[in-house]
Amino acid sequence: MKRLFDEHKIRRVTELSGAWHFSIDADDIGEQNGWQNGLPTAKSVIVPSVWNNEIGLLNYEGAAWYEKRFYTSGGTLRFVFESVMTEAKVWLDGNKLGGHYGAFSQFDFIVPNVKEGEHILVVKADSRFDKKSIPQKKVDWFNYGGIARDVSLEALSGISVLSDHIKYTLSDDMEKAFVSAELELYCASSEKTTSNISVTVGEKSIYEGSITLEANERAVLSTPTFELDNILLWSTEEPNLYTVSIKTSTDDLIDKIGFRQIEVKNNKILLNKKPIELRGVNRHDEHPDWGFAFPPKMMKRDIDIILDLGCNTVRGAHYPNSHIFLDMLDERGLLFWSEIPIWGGGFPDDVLEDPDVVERGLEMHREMAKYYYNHPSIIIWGIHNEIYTLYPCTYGISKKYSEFLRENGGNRLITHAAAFPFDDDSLEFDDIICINMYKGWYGGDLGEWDKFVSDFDKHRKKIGQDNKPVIISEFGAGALAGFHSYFDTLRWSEEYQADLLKYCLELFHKTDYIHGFYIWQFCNIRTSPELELNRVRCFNNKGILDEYRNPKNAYFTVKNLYERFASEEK
Ligand code: ADA
Repeated sequence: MKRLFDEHKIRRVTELSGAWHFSIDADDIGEQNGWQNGLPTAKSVIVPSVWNNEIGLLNYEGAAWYEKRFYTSGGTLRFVFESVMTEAKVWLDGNKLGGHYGAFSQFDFIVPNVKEGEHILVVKADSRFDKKSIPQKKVDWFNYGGIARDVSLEALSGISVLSDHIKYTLSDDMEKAFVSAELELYCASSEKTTSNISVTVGEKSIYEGSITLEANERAVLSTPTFELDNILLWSTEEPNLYTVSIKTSTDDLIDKIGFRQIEVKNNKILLNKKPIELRGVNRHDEHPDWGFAFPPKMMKRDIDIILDLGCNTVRGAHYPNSHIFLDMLDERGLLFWSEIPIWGGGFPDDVLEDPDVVERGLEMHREMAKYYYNHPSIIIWGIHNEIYTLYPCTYGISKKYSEFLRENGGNRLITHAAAFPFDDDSLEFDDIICINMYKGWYGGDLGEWDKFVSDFDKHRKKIGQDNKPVIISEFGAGALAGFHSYFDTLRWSEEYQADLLKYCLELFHKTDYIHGFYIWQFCNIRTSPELELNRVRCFNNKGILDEYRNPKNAYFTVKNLYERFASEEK
């Protein structure tokens, strides 16, 4: 299930989810033994899933193969993979279609002239790290492997629509939208083809035209701007969505958009010109029984819990989430921060300045901006998390990534999560300054937060960055669910976690220049046993829920505060 709605009425789509043949390849001998033509074993797994949840494979890091046999009536086929962890190679009937690097983004292959009949699709997924991996091996989440999100097979015909970006600006009174579409088209026919193209937004036709493409040619069509009157804005209270319908003579694509404006003005974050305090949690798209193959039903439940908590935003720490999760956020009016998995703590400078790694990170940003462009819920692009900002290379990386997203990422705020905010010249590329800080947990006591808040106020003024709202993007404490203490300073107790969060949240809420906070974290997550961070139970236990989504004391503390803050919006 790729989206919450049907993306096509005309195009035939076959979900390739379900039973696939599966084999691990611990010695990496599959390719030389011809497994790309079909697997030697018939053990099966259900796709999407991660292999680490299979009995005996929890800690398997390496290559594994998947095979699916399918029938097609033939023609031009497009294979769409939403997430293969981490490196993928794909073959159809033994012929290599290509590869992809990166666990959390969509990719596809188009194959013309496929004959009618049964075919074999083979995928090799490899979860190993090397010197150029993003993230690096030292990372605070579990390294799952497998086909973790959906795979689908689309039959393309004539001129087909591969992707759409709906671009808009709003009039000053926000009653009108000036809308245009950028369409990625492909000619799936074996001869030169001419096709009509129409685009409607809601009930309104915003474009009618035609295009001629050579066989297998790709093109980008940018429509003129159309003025839409009396629009209903998308907001957290009223998440109005519009259906976009793109049709050619033989193909179609359906999408959803919402009209909203996010900006920074007079030191505040404005959503649709109204100041907003961001009250959020950091969430990994992870569950101990499902890994990163997080089922949609449970996504909905997480969103129900997050809304019940009184949040208006979620940070997708530390990678792009799936379309379906974003569709749910779009529908429910929850704001989202999306980022790529450059998780600084693990990156030494010689890796970070490697041009291949920088390009790999840029490609991840390209994919994130390309596939998630139309989701109104995404209001923040995060370019990286906790990179050591005193490396000489960090400034250039921040510049490159922020410039790319500013140019190609639509109406969003750009930031990075800063762990060294007093030594960070990348702050100049941010629209909002976001700080990860764990005072009261990693050393120091709670009172140090007050000193930090006043010191950073002076610092931002000194470096001329005081025109930007500040967000505390991570703070928190570990608590073992069920461990209680009369002593409110006893670490790992539910009481200490709740007290720390209360202290921090009250301080942030009353501080003039702080306009949001994301608690670390929504729920406990599994981490790597090899992580030198020494995580109790191999889990990061800073969730305000446990990993099975049972609330700790802190949940109720935060809920009370978030509900109070909402009633006194600053
Ligand atoms: C960092 C990091 C998180 C998590 C957190 C922690 O700030 O960004 O992913 O590891 O620390 O729990 O220590």
